[in-house]
Amino acid sequence: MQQSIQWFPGHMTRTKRKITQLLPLIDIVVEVIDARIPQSSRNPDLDQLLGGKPRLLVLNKVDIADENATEAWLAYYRKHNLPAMTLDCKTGKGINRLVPLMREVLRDKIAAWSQKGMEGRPVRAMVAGIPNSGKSSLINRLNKGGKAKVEDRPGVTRDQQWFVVEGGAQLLDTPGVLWPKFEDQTVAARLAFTGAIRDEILDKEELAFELMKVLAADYEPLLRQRYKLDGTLPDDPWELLQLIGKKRGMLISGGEVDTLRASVMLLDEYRGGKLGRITLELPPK
Ligand SMILES: Nc1nc2c(ncn2[C@@H]2O[C@H](COP(=O)(O)OP(=O)(O)OP(=O)(O)O)[C@@H](O)[C@H]2O)c(=O)[nH]1
Ligand SMILES: [Mg+2]
Repeated sequence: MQQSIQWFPGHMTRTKRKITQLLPLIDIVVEVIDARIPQSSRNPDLDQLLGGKPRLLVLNKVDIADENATEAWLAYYRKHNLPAMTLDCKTGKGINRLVPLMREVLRDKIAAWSQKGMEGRPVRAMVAGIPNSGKSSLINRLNKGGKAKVEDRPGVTRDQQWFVVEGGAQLLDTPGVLWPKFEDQTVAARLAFTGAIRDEILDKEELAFELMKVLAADYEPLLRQRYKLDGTLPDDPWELLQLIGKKRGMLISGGEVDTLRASVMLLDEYRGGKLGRITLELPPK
């Protein structure tokens, strides 16, 4: 990508400090990642920040991720002894496994509590992860009151907040945290495609061009289906974007395609899962 993606608003610095402060109260960290980019959506700072706290990885948004890719990622985590589960907050599929799995990861600690007479002490979990991965949605699935604020943009949760849920657990909602420098611009682009980075700071046409490249290479049938394209497709991603814009009637005076509108549409539709189930990265071999 030509533009270099750098984004680290002040509330993230505050969040990192807060996470360190709150850590002594926490038994386990529930790390919520985006199943469409399981690698890129893991914050490399988190390991250092969490200093060896037990962890449960939640691959969220599996409803819009490629099922085979998700299976491959689960096998990969199993191989590396990293407790992991899948979740779809849109329907709630998988949510019932969360608290039992947390307690399973902490079984030795829970047994020790019983011995010390602390039978029934709830497990305290910090729900952490990058912006927009679905941390608050996960909490709302368990907390019937549905009080955590959810929106389809990054940076919605601004403060830490505790929620008591059924099954013997307390969950701490936290604001999403990204890392300050994206050394790898492929990672940065994937975070932008999926909506983890605020749109206002990005060149949408360049981003859509990059996404189109990936989709044309790996998911052509889904592109054809969504935008009703037949015949030979142009090799150039930019021409393909123009073709799609034209199909959707996005024209400006003089008959030219409004490429900005087409770009915004492509990004929106990908983010919302409208193109189908698409995962942008597979586990390392
Ligand atoms: N398709 C799909 N969308 C989801 C899922 N979980 C959450 N979302 C959507 O993702 C967007 C972000 O959800 P939030 O719960 O606000 O994410 P968050 O991690 O709390 O975000 P921040 O507070 O900004 O860090 C919302 O539009 C949700 O509806 C899921 O499993 N599947
Ligand atoms: Mg939130």
